[in-house]
Amino acid sequence: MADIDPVAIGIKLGISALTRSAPKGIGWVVTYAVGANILLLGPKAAGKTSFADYLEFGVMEDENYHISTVDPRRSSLHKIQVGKDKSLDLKVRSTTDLPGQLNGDGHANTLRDQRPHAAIIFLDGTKSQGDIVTWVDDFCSRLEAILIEDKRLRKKLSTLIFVINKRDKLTDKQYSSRKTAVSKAVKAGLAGALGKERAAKIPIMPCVSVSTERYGVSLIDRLIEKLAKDLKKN
Ligand SMILES: Nc1nc2c(ncn2[C@@H]2O[C@H](COP(=O)(O)OP(=O)(O)OP(=O)(O)O)[C@@H](O)[C@H]2O)c(=O)[nH]1
Ligand SMILES: [Mg+2]
Repeated sequence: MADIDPVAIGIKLGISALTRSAPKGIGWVVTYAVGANILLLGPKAAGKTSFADYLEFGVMEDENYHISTVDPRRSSLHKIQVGKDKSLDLKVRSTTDLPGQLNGDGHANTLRDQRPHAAIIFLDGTKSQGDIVTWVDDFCSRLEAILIEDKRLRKKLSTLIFVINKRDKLTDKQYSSRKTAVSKAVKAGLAGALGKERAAKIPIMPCVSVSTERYGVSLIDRLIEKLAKDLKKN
């Protein structure tokens, strides 16, 4: 990967609102000191690795055969400039991409062990609404118990975003009904640990993590921008 120039790739793919630069020298140290640890989790085949590759390298692939991630995969340090005027920096100390095989409470336990600043929970929008909500219920009920016990983690984990991925495969009706169901499950599942107000504000966002003519990089860039904004705010 050392030969890849992420900025060049970004330009090649026509990513206008999003450029990347590899921090060097002092920049590297500064980024290391303030960068966020981001954890990508969610059930298998939800699109975690596709998103992780885009976040790190600006590479968006066509939908392809699913190769399951077997061990947690950690990205290198990098910085992303987002927003139309590239005014917002997302400094990433590491992104950890988890294997999806674990169930929801297993992923909540991994979050407890990894102690990230941000967790993005990827859900496979093509699965049935019942399956999606069951995973979210399991995850939230375990995470709620963890966060009630662990005040320091509650503070450190400033950013939580749920993502309904594969939006390209859903009708508007399917997407909005999944969004409503996930939102309800998240509010009910995390209000006890985070308070009603904070739980109600947890974003549920659509994403497309593979190359499609209709969506391009619009949804994935919006998600990254939201991540950068929330990390900065908190
Ligand atoms: N249509 C469509 N396919 C997607 C999207 N995101 C990922 N895929 C496809 O879905 C499959 C799984 O994607 P991955 O990124 O490997 O999913 P993962 O969550 O890392 O899977 P595990 O490592 O098994 O947990 C691959 O075939 C991808 O090409 C999307 O937004 N839309
Ligand atoms: Mg994977």
